[in-house]
Amino acid sequence: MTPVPISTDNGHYLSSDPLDLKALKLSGDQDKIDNGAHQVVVNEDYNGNYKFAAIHEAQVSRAMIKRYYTSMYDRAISDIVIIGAGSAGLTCAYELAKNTPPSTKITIIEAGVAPGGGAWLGGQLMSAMIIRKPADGFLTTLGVPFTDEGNYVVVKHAALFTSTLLSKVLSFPNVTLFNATAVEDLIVVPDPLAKGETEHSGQRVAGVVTNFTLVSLNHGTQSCMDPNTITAPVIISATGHDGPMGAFCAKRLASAATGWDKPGSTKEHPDSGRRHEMAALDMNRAEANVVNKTREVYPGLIFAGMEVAEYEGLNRMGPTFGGMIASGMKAAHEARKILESVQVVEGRVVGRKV
Ligand code: AHZ
Repeated sequence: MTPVPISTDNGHYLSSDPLDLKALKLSGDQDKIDNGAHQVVVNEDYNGNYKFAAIHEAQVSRAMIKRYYTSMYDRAISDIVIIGAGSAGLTCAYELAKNTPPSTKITIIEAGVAPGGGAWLGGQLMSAMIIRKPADGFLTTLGVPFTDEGNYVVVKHAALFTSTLLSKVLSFPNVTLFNATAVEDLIVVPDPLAKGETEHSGQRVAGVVTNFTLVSLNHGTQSCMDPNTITAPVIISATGHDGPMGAFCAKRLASAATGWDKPGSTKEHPDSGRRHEMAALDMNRAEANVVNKTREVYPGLIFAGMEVAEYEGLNRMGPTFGGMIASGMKAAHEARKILESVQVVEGRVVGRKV
């Protein structure tokens, strides 16, 4: 549907849309029919004679609907789903997109209208973003300018980091972002890789259950507003710490009747002995711990960013973002390891590679 420029000099475009604008008298008198095709005329004149190419409202609707639902159709089976487009999720998406074959379908689900999570500002709503070394290497990779303060660096405004990262992530052709869309549950299936009854009851996470966020927030007002699903062999949850929607998968694992943490179970988290409760701020312990504990916490499910702290009961770090970047990078690395080791058919893990 992209209009074909006939000439940039005279501003004539050939409409490829079957809607007959001429018949509807939507376009100007100077428009022509050329070999049966409709030429629309534009004029970029700021002296009172600016003329847009004529358009039918249905063209706008169809242009959006076709692309959105084609994307949904295509991404119903993805290679990797990243939940949450904060600093950890976006860094992870960037690393994956850069280091996987271009055919790898990376799908980001973000509950908010504006991707970026808490990374539009630094601490206490102030502008500067502090990043501890060595995570500053990522800024150099992105081309984000910073001031070097020795043991840490400062980006003059967090929005400079986030907007640059976001634009680079979205420029990768294999990355699709669905914003204003919430993950409200997980798909959990018997794990073909499990050797008998494991601590996860031989099950694995095989996808996400989604809904438009506005619908998710209003389940209490209607009897049933059913969700949609995306199947994928690897899910990366980077939904931040507990909040209206945050720490989503950490909380869901805790309440799922699928394994170590059945409702009513008194069992604690198998590794840490605690769960979904971030501890008080200690920058020095927090950041390295979050990075080092970033891993596949449940077959098919990787945690990154502050969700790791929620899950493990680690300290929070406050407004210093190196841990989010490094955690995102590690999550990308862990995801690649899984993808390289399993056989996948139609988005489902069916066995190990031999
Ligand atoms: O909207 C959320 C945000 O953009 C999104 N999200 C949460 N629940 C979701 C769900 N479905 C889809 N169910 C969901 N999206 O996840 C994103 C999380 O971004 P964030 O910036 O909150 O988390 P992060 O881990 O990338 O970065 C944390 C930054 C923090 S918090 C902190 C402290 O409190 O000490 N310090 C740092 C650096």
